[in-house]
Amino acid sequence: MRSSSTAESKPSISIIPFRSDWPPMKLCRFESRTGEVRVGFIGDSGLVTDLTPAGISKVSELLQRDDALAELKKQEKLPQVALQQIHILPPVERQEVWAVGVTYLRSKKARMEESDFSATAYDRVYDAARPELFFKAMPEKVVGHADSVGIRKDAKWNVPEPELAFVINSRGRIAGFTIGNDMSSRDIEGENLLYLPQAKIYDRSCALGPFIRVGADETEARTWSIQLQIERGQKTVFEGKTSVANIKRSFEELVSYLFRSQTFPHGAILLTGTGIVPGDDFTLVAGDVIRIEISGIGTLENSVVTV
Ligand code: DO4
Ligand code: MG
Repeated sequence: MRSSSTAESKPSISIIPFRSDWPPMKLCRFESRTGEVRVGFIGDSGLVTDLTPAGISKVSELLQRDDALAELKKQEKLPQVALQQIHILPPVERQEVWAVGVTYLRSKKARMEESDFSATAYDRVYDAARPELFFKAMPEKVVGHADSVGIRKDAKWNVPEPELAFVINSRGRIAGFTIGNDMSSRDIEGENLLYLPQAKIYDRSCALGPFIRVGADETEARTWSIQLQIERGQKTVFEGKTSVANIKRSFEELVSYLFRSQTFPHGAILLTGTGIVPGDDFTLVAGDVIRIEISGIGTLENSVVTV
């Protein structure tokens, strides 16, 4: 029998051309003071340039274009607002959100420990040609920066999963990177692998934001660190750090499996797995504050509520 894991027509992955003399550029969606949804970019100044007068109203439409950054650079004399004066929205429009799992050794080990009889599944998938891929969220269910993520009321052991997220256009190109939180209920997942969708997909289980970093390629992204801090009543109760360099598979490999036999007319977001797992005695509680910092992008902060 032919292996279903052999590499077939892979979409080629490329990053929008970027000139090194430009400052790192980040895109965001935000709500204006009059309540409209707008698209902006943030340069070194920390000011948000509103792209509405340039006719740019959707991040995903901009990221379809190979010349998106050149287009942005042309935009001069556009109105600017201070970041503190706007409400940042999740950087997702009509894209489905997917995730890969067990891409870091730490994730494989933690899952083998939490589960009695699914341990070999995690062990096998870490080394298999085909990665674990799962659906995570509809775009309208994604929580943005400074909003609340959820822990299930029927779960006892809940953790955040801080992950680099790819923003992929409909042609399968990684057009940018953002920060993702793949909230998970470890007791539900550990009880039976078939409960994975319940452990991973529920109200407020996916956070993305605050920005989309454009113009960086895989080589640059692999130099970024990922840090997780969890605060409870002013005290830090967990801190952890990893590097994007620890992702076992290439970015092209991850995207090509997502796009096998599946089209994404609006593009897709892909969370790339967690390399930070708190110790087995740790669980989130309502009121905690989760901060995920990825050095090339920024910090995604969310409080925790029970759902
Ligand atoms: O197999 C379970 C999920 C894995 C995951 O979400 C991760 O490694 O980040
Ligand atoms: Mg995950």
